[in-house]
Parts: sequence; C-alpha cells; structure tokens
Amino acid sequence: MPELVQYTVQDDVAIVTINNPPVNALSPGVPEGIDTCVTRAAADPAAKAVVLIGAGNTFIAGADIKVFGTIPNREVSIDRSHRVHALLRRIEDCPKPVVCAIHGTALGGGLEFAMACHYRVAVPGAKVGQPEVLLGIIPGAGGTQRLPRLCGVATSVELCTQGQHIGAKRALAEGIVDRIVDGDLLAGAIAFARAKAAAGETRKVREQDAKISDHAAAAAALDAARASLEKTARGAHAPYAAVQAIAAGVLHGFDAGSAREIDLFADCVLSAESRNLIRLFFAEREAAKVPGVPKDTPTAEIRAAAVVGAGTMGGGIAMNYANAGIPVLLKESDRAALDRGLATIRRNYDISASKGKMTPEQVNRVMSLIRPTLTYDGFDQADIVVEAVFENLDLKKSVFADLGRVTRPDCVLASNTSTLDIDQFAQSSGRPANVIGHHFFSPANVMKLMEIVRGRETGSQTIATSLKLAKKLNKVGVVVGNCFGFVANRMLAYYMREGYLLLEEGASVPQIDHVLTGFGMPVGPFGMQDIAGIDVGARIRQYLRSIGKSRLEGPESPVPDWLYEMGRYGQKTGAGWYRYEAGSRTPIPDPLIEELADKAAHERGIARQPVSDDEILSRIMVALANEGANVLDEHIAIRPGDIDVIYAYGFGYPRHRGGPMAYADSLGLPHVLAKVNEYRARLGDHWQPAPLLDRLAAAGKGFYDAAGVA
Ligand code: 3H9
Repeated sequence: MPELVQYTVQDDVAIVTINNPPVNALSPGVPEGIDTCVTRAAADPAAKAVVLIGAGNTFIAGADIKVFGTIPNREVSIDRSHRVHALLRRIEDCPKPVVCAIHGTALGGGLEFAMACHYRVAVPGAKVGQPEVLLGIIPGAGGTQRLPRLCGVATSVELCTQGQHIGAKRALAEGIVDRIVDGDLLAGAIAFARAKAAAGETRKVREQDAKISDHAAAAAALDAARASLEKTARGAHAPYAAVQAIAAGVLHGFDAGSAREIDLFADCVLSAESRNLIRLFFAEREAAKVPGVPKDTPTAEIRAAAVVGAGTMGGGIAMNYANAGIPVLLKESDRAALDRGLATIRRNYDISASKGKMTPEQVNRVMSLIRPTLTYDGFDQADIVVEAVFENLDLKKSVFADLGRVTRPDCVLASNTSTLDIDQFAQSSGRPANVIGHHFFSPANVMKLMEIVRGRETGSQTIATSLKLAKKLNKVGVVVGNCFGFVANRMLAYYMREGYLLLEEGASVPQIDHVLTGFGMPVGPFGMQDIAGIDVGARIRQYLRSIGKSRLEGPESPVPDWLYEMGRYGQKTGAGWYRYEAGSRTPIPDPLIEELADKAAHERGIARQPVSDDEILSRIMVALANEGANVLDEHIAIRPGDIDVIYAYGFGYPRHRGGPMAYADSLGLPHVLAKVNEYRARLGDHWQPAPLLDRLAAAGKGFYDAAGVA
C-alpha cells in the first residue's frame, strides 16, 4: 500500500503529497503524516519552502466522516480536538513558507489544513467550503477561527452556517486563496513558494486580525446571522453553534475562540442531529448502489434528449437537461400549449437572472438548448426521451407506442409518471427493457430528487444509465420498485390522509401546518397542497374511481374533492386550503374550510373537538413510518436510508431529524407500534401495524439496525 503522505523534494521545495483515495479524507494516519513531513521539511537543508498538495482528483475533502461515530464521549472529542489544533499550529509555526496547492475540493478539515498553511494557491476549478453544518457539526480544527481572519465575519458566517462550496474565483476575491494558478498546479505552487522563500515571507493566519478588528461591524454581522438562522435553520442547532464559535474568536481572540470551538464541536459531534445527518450523507451515497446492478454495468452516454409534454413538469425537466448542457427537444401536441410551456421556462430563467443567479448570456445559452417541436422529427437522434404527459394510462400507452417507433433501439424511454404502473405502458413501446420511471418532484428544475422506477422488465443498463444521468442533472437518484405512487407518493397519501382526518376531528388547517413547520418541514401538508395543486390529487382519485380502485384502504375525507369541485385548486386559483390575495403567496386562513370540516365531521357522525399538537405530530409521523415499513417489506424501497433520502430531497423533510424512518427509530419502534395499536383501537381498523414494524419491535430492533446500519 502506498504511504498516506509522501515526502519528496523538487527545485529546493519539499513536496508533501496526501494520497488517501478517493477524496484524501483525513483518516487516521493522514494528519500525523502531514505533521511528520512538515517537521521534516523544516529541518531539511535541501528544502527552502514546503508545498502541501493532494494526489488524485482532489485536495483534502475533509475529516473522515466515518470516524465521528467512534467518538464515545466529550472527553475523547475534546482530547482529539486539542491534538489536531496543536498539529495545525505546528504547521503554521514552520519557519519556512508553507504553500497549500488546491485542486478539486478543500472542504471542512481540508480547508482548515489549507488555512494553517501560510499561503493558498488554487486551480480555477477548485472549490472550498466548511460544510460541517450539513453533518450537524461545526468546523473542529480551527476553521471558525482562521476563516474570519482571512475573509471577515460576514463571509465566514455564511460559509460556516450554510455549508456551501465556493469557487476559486470567489475564494480569491474573499482573501481565502492568494493566487489562482492557470497552468500546472504543482509547478505554480513551487514557483510561488520559492518566491516567498526568496523574500523571506511567511504569514500566520491566526495572527491576522485586520478583517475582524471592527468589533461593532462584527457584532452587527453576527446579530444578522442569528436573525437569519431563525428563518432558515428550521430547528437545527449546529449553525447556531458555528456562529457562537466565530463570535468567541472574533470578540475574545484566537485562543479563547479555539477553546470555544473545541467545546461546541464536542456537543455537536455527540448530538442526534449529527448522527442523523451523517447517516443521511452515507444513505445518499448508498442509494447509488443497487443490488443486481453491478458497479461495472455499461451505461449509455446521454448527449441528446427529448421531452414529451411541455406542461409544468415537462418544462422543468427540459430545463434540467439544458442546465446540464444537454440539448433537448420539447414536444407538445398543439402550438398554444407549446408556447405557454416555453414562456414559463423563459420566465423561470429570467427570474434566476434577475436574482443574479444567471447572466443573460447563460439564459440565452440554456434557452438555445431547448428546441420546441410539434412533431417527432429529430427523436431518432435522442439518447433518452422523457414522457411527461397527463396522468392517464391510455394516453401514456399511445405515447410509448409512438416512442417505440420514432426512437433508436438503444434510446432510454423514461416516464415522469408520479403514480401509474409503468409495466402497463412499457410493453406498448415494444422495448420494455429500455423503459424506466424518472419521477421528478415539482418544481422539477429545483427539487433535487429523482425517483428511478424499476419496472418488471427494466434492464440493468437502463438503471445504471439513469443513476449516472441523475448525477449529471445534479439530482439525487434513488431506485424504487413499481407500485401505486412508488415510495414518495404512496407514503404521502397516508401523511395527507391523517391531515384531512385530523381536520375533520377538530384541528384547524393552520394548526396542522404550524405543527409540521415547527417540526422542521418547509411547509405544512395543506400549504404544500396549495402549491402543488389540489386538482392534481383530485384528478388521480377520479381516475382511480373510474377503474374501481382507491389510493388507500379506509376512510377518505371528502373535503379535498369539495374544494376541487369549487374550483379551489390552491395558489394558482387564488384559493385552496387557504385564501391568497391577488399576486401574493401568503396563506390567509379561510373560515369556509372550518364549515367544510364541520360538514364532513357531521357526515362521518363525529363531533369536532380540540386536538393537541402532540396528537397531530404523532398521528402524521406514525402513519408515515408504518407505511414506510410496508414499502420496505414489499421491497419497493431497498433500504430505510433510501426512504429517508427520498423524503429529505423530495419533500424537504428536516434533515437533522434523519427522515421518517430514522425518526421512527429515534422514537423507538415499540413506541411506534404501541401508537399504531392505540389508533387502531380508537380510530378504526384502517390502522394496521405493518408486519415489519411488528417483527422489528418484537426483536427490539430499529429499521436501520435491521438494514445493518446502526
Ligand atoms: C470535517 O472535515 C470536520 C472538520 O472540521 C474536523 C477536522 C478534525 N469521509 O460524494 P462522492 C466517500 S467534516 C469519508 O460519491 P463526489 C463517499 O462516501 C467533513 N468518506 O463523490 C464515497 O464513498 P463510496 C467535511 C468520504 O465526487 C466516495 O468518497 N467534508 C468523505 O460526488 C466518493 O464520494 C465534507 O463534508 C469523507 N469526508 O463528491 C465533504 N467524502 O464510493 C463530504 C467522501 O464508498 N464529501 N467520501 O460511496 C463531499 O461533499 C463529496 O464526497 C465530494 C466528492 C464533493 C468530496
């Protein structure tokens, strides 16, 4: 095995190379190796300066995330942190200039090691960031202390509380990076290091105070950050801890700040929030590994795409392809619908441009990649076609029959159906192995989830191609089995039903929404439905009734259908579960809903009475987990983590709670089972404990330990 950290000398400069594929994480041995090599360089008469660089595709992408789960208590965490802080000080105290050469990503501990160097150079494509909060922790190796000293309080608060990566250009402008190297990175870093050695210059970031010396401005930036977290943190604690650590260092000096960081890091790393977020991090990567689809399964290159249907979903899907630089035909059956679809796309891009997220040139470029059409001309050039027509089986069958005729035999034929059985129209194409579901979430150009629905005959190459494509489209792909509603919408039906029934029993729409947003959902069930459109669900129910089926066993509230009949489709019609003033998206409670709820309760023969917030949360979450257990048992989802990833990316389920299955585990499955049984006794037999829930509760296990992940 090659050494984790290698030492060589080139042109009078010691080169310290980290070689820990795939991402040069700071696994045990790496920090120590860097320490030894820098100490050696300091004493090496052949070296006038030091360059720290990563082998392979990237600089250090951070601490080894797997290691956090092995920290048993605060004492161990604090001891480890002291050691890494001391190690970084030794690097910083090196008497010879130490230059960090960044390519790929310098994230978390990676950026912290970079900031302990005297200077940083980077290739133009490099990215840096402190994404720790996304794992429920804070930078733990001096990041909250050195970063403000390089880029000031406002930027460091932004990076440490939001966790986003920024490109080399911005990092240079902010003072995080000292130079961009256009040619060969190592050669550029060596030249930079030699120049510093010749000038006798070194620079310890921990001693740079210029950017934080204005305490009044710093205090204002910190207050602004706390105020903004009230709106965005949605119950997460780590972002607040990051602000506290930055504040301590800015207001009381580097040493006091470091001590505070070490203390807060220990709290965070042992928290349920961090356990949940780390599990989700690995679940997201695990989702790309599908039994029966080996890693080396051949995949098709997607260079040209086509979308059938230019409605809200079709337009959003076409935008995804254009954003990824893939030319896409957008087909509609009539000119007016096509023009409407294109106008919506143009409006969405113009909004992005007006917010400064895109330049006018970028808008023109992506618009030029979307080619509207009323015919199938050019579909023979497409590597993939995504069908996004109205949810009607006969219509889909006829589109897939057309696609079988007009596309190449190797073309992937994807459907954006959100509920229908893809096996029923796969055959119509004549090529069922190429047919797969690509279920995007609304708005398709924004939401990151792509449910990849595997039909009975879907080929493994089609699945592997879809997973690779999801990444290219900047989506998180999760492979699911074929059933009504797949994973996301099948479980959502139970989530929504509980909301409707609680309303009939006496809770109010604003109360229920408030309980769910208090839990951390971005929007409550009723607010969400007003955004998605009450008509969508109503039409699906109509269709199901027409074929003698229903979405779920047991009681269904009539209220959503009454709203549909009244033309109250939600925000788009100015009224749904709430009222909306013209041009506003602010929901206004509407007494009419109470009247409808009274009427529904009367028809059900129940008296409405106050419902507690606890009952609301418990009923909705238990319903979700119970159906999740059925979804797992039927192998519609491969792992509990897949369900949690689907809910995090499809519906904005609060990541720090881990997802519906992790949340159930945190409640304890015996408790969840007891609740199901209590609701069954109190509310009726439509509450049935899922057999898997029963089995796991009896065995004293959680969903995740049953899947082999604690
Ligand atoms: C931190 O640094 C705390 C410090 O403040 C304290 C210091 C003491 N550890 O995502 P990919 C694995 S917290 C372990 O598919 P990409 C990943 O699981 C850390 N493993 O590739 C996968 O394994 P597999 C702060 C890691 O090209 C493989 O690498 N840093 C780590 O799409 C490829 O990953 C972060 O939060 C890790 N740190 O994206 C960065 N990172 O093949 C987290 C990756 O077996 N990482 N793996 O499934 C990322 O954001 C992305 O992985 C990255 C590459 C952008 C780097």
